[in-house]
Amino acid sequence: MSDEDVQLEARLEEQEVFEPPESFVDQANVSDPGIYEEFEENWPECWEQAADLLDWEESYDTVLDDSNPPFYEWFTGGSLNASANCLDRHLGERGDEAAIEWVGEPTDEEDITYTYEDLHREVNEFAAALRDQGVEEDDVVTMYMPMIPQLPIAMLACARIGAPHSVVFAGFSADALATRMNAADSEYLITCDGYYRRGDPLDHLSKANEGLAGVDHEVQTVAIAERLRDGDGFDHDYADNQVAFEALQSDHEGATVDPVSRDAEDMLFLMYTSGTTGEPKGVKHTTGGYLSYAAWTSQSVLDIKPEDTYFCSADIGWITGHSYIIYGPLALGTTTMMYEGTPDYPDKDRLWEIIEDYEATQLYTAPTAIRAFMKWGEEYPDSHDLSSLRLLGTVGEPINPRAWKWYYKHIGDESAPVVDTWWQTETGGMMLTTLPGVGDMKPGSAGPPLPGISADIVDVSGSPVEAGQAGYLVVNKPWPGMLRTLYKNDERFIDEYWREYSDVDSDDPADWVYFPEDGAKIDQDGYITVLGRVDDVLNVSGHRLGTMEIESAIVGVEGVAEAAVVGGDHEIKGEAVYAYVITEDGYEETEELRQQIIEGVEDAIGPIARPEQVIFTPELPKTRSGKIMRRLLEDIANGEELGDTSTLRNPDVVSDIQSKVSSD
Ligand code: 6R9
Repeated sequence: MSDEDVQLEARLEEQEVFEPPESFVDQANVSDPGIYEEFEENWPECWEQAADLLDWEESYDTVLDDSNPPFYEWFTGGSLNASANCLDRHLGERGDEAAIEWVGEPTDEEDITYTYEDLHREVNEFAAALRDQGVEEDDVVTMYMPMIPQLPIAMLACARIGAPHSVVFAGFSADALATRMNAADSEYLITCDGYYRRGDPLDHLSKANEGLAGVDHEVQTVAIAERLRDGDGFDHDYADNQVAFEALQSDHEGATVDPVSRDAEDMLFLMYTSGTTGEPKGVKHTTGGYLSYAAWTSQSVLDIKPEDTYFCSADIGWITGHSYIIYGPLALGTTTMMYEGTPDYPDKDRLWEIIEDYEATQLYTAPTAIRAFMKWGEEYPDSHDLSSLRLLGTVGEPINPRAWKWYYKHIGDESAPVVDTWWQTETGGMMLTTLPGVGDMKPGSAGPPLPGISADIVDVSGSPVEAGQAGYLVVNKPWPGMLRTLYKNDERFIDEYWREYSDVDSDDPADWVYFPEDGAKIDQDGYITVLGRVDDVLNVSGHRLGTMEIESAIVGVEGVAEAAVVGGDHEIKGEAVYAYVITEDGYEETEELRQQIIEGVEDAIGPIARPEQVIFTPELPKTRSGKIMRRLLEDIANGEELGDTSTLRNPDVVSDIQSKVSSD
């Protein structure tokens, strides 16, 4: 590095506040700081701004109906269709423009551009096919698909006929698929034969079939997208209810289906996410509120304009992909990118190559990816022209200032603002972040609540903590994108998110406070730094995993008596799974058992939950009342100094476990 570079580096390291670049502000969708006050003074009517981004068949009479908290309703009386908002209304002006630019993982394969007209046609054909298969309004259709174009086609086809979709991440296991189809009573599955990962064809249909074997009710139709190229297939015989996606479409070539008019509060989709207990939670999102909120945040935070080529590298199987690859961007009529593969195939510059090729204007990715890019080295981005990028975003987990600054400097060339966006599957869209054309950025802190969002950091009793103190993040007012309930489980909805800080007997909305189960602190400027989950949920590479789910997978392995799972610090993944395991009498602590445990977790949940370390121990550290001291197990995983262990029932076990972790 030259002297100048060294100086620059040192300055960047010290700098704690970054102003939005002027060139960005000048063209930003939102650049007036008055927006915060405007929303506050005019709440909840301010949210009409979000609703106005959509086309309504019937306009709503009430912005917010808060007569029955926490069952809030938004834009009541209004009706619309999400697929019409994402497709039909753009046909006039933007029919020939790209809606989706799809890039497959194999480099010798042609990319596919879907113009709005193409996508509209494909969605209509598939919607007609779904109807023909018996799918009716309000039937839940499950999708178990990787990043192939048929996934958004199927999602939008469902939206068109008013059938809520439930997308299960393709990396999840067969068991996870079965659990989710059972929980939603879903009788339709859309999946694929396979896909490509790091150059190899991967058999997906076997996993889907295994999942189907665990479904407790009749499955009417399984549509199978045939992604694998000739010669790469796995020779599957289709069962009677299984049919190729492409055949379904071609049987309905040229068909059009009128978008059904959906009530604003009608369900658009379900998304299952991990919670404290083993049962995944079916988060319910609606048509009017969710779509308005996804569109509004896409416009104001991601600064999306129709002429952009916007790139979010998440998987559509997660909420980020739903809101910010599909619904938000397409509602705004922009071009959204979809990349099938991993960022290091065939080499570690794949994303930079895609950005250069397509002149992408925004990149929205996860801190775990940024930490990997950092480790791979700046020569990869440096060898590409990334000057088309105007805005950078992160989501999924806290970003450490060093990674933030690396992203800002090496990807954005210090001329693109970075938005660190905190939100959840449940919130539907972004909640805490700076507005890129308005607020200063502070690396490591997501920023203030968005306009119209009211959040606080409180102590256990619910009183706001002082600046600089850690506490619990709470949201005090409803917002359009919020989940409406947990599917068919209003009780659990209240227990999980509201009971902690609300007066649950009250029907005054002021007594109802949403608890996202994250710890956080706030500074004197109102910037919030989210510290991480305070429940038993791990965040591995930005993915939520319940420790209970992993523990029950481990104790399901023959020879295991007890297990405790905690998150240990991990350079790239943020958190990694550490499993402490007690064997059953008569079973040895063998390498073979360790492998079986790892496979057990992969089978039950998926490779993302794979334990980093399996540590055999004769006992787990427990308090006198018999509770496992997870905090201590975390400290052991992280090789940290341990505090006082004398309150343990079995203090001797600690040094024994410690020696095993370090020697592993
Ligand atoms: C969108 C998404 C939600 C959990 C959330 C929190 C963590 C997300 C974050 C962040 C710190 C950020 N999280 N964004 N933590 N800073 N910018 O990730 O949804 O998969 O439901 O996860 O992720 O712990 O509670 P989801």
